[in-house]
Amino acid sequence: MIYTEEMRASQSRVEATRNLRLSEELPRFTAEEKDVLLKQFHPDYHEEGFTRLSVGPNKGDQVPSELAVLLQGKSRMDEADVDVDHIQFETDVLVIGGGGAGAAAAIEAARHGAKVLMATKLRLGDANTGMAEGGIQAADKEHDSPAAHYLDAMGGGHYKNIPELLAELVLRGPEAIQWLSSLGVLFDKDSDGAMVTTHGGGTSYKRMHACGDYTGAEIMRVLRDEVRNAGVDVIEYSPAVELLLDGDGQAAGAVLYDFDTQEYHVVRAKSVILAAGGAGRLHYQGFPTSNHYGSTADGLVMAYRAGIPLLYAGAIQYHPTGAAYPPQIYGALVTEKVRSLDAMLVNKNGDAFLHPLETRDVVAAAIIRECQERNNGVYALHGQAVWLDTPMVDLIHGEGTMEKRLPAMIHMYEKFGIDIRKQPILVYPTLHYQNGGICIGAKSETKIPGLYAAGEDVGGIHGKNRLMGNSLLDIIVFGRIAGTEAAAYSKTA
Ligand code: MEZ
Repeated sequence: MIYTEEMRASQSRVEATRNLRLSEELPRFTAEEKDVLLKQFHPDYHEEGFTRLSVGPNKGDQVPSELAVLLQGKSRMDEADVDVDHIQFETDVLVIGGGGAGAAAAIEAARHGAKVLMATKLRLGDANTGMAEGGIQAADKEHDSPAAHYLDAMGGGHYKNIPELLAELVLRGPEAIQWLSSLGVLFDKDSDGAMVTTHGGGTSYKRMHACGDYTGAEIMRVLRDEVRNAGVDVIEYSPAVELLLDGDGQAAGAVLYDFDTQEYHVVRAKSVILAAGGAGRLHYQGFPTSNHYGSTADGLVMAYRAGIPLLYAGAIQYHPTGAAYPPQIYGALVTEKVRSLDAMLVNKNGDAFLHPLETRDVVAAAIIRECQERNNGVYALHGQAVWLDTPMVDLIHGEGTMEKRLPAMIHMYEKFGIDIRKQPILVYPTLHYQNGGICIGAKSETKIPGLYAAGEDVGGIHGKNRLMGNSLLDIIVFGRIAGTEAAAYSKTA
């Protein structure tokens, strides 16, 4: 394998990040270099496919056209069919969304004495949480610190992160890991019982805590059980379609649409938590996605329609390594953990063209550049793609590492007769994460009294580009804050 000059520069940047002292500037690209790379090659920066909003609190902002249609469109509720005075369910706290953020919120609200109702679009646990593979970040190791975690996330997020939100995230990281462990999440440990941690893109320390390569699935398994244990009522296959406000403009519940009966249900609640997830299934600009089928920006749309501004709604994350082959798993996540274990990205000439643990936006942009501008990709299903050298993991870390650290990935490919321990795989960026979303404060509150938000439908925590493992952390941290605050609010309402 040949290292290109760009790869060497990239390598020293990543190495410098890891030797960073807190007082120093992050050795990322210069603003100019980054601008050139992103403007030319990152899909976010294609003017085409974006629309300027003409109505609502974000009037004038550019957002993906598929999202603009929903934000500015008609209500999904047919008003003639809904009598908002005919109340089917009453509760203290209504949680909208059945993923990790919604579950953490519901558990915490119930623990604080509130009667909690959770409405989910699909089944409880059908969410992007369960599809996150590689790990959850928290600075709870010797030498590491929340301050280093903060700097990494700020640098990765183009310094656009909201400082109060990011501070809350990193400071509560260690507690989040303890909370999950206490509920029964089985994190990987070494023979001395210490947590095994790895690097992710843009991290200065190894702070990725994982459960093999099915971290999100393990977390969701435990949260799902705990929601039931906490006595939360769950209504499945019933997405919320519109928020309800009372005469004073306070949150008062929501209207659900029951997929089974095809009827609307009115829920009255003293406080409401929006945790309705991301938007990958809108397939912006025709991109494939790593997201689950329910990810259609529901939280963003409901909040926007209620007059809440969105932050960075045009900032979308393309995970650099989606499966480009075989067709059955086109766009599925190939976890960043493969690159954390030193697998390289290689073009058709055998060149390693970028350090694989640069931040996600930079790696995705470089892959797109290799394939689209330089014609250095390998022909795959829907155009060119690059190699991810998976056998290298066993080569560097010893045979058996793949089985131990990446069992789900081996299994996913085995179904199609591909042994990733022996052959590299083809990858291309896939639509992965909604970086932007609902504006909240550090108590997960929105500008509407009694309305809280958490999880992927929120914007600002990660700025314009999230680092790996920080969303599994944010759903726990802000889910729990939202649950606690909404329960307290419901007692005053
Ligand atoms: O945080 C993520 O998006 C994540 C853990 C993804 C992955 O590559 O595994």
